[in-house]
Amino acid sequence: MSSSESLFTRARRLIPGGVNSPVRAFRSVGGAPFFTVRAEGATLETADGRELIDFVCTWGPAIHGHNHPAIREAVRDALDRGTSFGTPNPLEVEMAETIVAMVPSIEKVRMCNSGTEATMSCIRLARGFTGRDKIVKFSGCYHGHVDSLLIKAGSGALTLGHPDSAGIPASFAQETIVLPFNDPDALDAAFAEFGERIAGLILEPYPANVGLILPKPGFLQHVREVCSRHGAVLIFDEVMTGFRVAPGGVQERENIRPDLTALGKIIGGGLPVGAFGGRAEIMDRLAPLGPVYQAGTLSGNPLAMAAGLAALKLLRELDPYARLDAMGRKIKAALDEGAMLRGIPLQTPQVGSMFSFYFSEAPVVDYATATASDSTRFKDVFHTCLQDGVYLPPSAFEACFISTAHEGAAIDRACEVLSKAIRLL
Ligand code: KE4
Repeated sequence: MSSSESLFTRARRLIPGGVNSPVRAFRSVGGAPFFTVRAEGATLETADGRELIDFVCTWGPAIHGHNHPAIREAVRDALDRGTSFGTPNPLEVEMAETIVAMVPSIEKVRMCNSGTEATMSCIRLARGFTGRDKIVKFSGCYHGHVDSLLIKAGSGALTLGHPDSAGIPASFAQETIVLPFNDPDALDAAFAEFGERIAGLILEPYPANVGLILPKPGFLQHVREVCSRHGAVLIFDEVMTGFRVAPGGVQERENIRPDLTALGKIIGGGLPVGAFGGRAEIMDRLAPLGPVYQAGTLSGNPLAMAAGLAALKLLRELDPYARLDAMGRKIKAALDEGAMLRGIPLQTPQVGSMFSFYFSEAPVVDYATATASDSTRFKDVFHTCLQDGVYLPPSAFEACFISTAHEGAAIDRACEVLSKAIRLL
């Protein structure tokens, strides 16, 4: 079998950077990525014959661990009936009924094929529903590679955004206002300035694409109030947190009803899926009912629906959230122990099965404090852990994920390895 090194050499000849998604290239931590040939439970098997305890969990979907038999069986059963029909199929009706039952703010929902499609569609819906153009987002929140959301903050909080990627016209960026997370004053000022021109505000309610950042008490409620006051559509991007931090996501934990929600990852059971839903009066503006166009050849694909339905069924049957949180707390304790023994400051945010850690004296509350942390130390910990058989996300600015399959030996081993890696700094 080809080694990771030979596979990467071949890949780089034909695939930009040798990867189909940039973060996989290890550019942020250095070194070359390994290739995975099989995944089972909490572990990845590499092309080099190594077994790694996986805390990326394919960036969120694998909440039940990899290759869960119930999900595998569901896909195998659906496969016998064909891979794609291009017509409505019974499984997408069952998926819609399941999502509406699990996420109270969602009255109507549409399936698509990625988290990016979900957030992009929410933005277009907000603009079509309100007739307004401006969108508010927060620094550090990532919503997929949507043109109007790959925008970074302007010089001052109130100046309009700048493109965060080549290929995005300045005119697009002009319609996006980028604010610091956890800053109610900046939010109030932006709405005072632009309020009636703001179509919507999109946020990760628990940002996890700059590491994990938890909202200050009352911040999310304030965002809800401000959007309601100004008639802006509040969009929760729960592509990552949906069904992971609670059956109904952050909005269930925080008891907040967004107007629209973007979903993905877990609802595909590892296959390509996104979804977006919310208030029926907004969703009914979508074609073929209304003027906001959105479509997808493989939306509601029967294999992806079968995998996602099996994953959601397992969540409802097993109710694993207390177990996942207990594992998250064990990891947090191990990180804190390593930092205490080494005598260095470490921020260790954790919620349920999501955690990250920042080498920072100051609490991490937004993009600025997150990116001011020592990412060099993260790199050292990343590579020490990888040598010891534990795979963390290959960036200081990602979140780690735990699955039910980690329970027992895997989580205990990971705690040892993480604590030791920090002590060795
Ligand atoms: P996708 O288009 O990658 O399915 O979803 C985009 C997206 C939207 N919203 C949130 C909150 C997300 O976290 C994501 C994607 N997450 C990244 C991990 N940081 C996916 C990994 C990658 O880009 O390869």
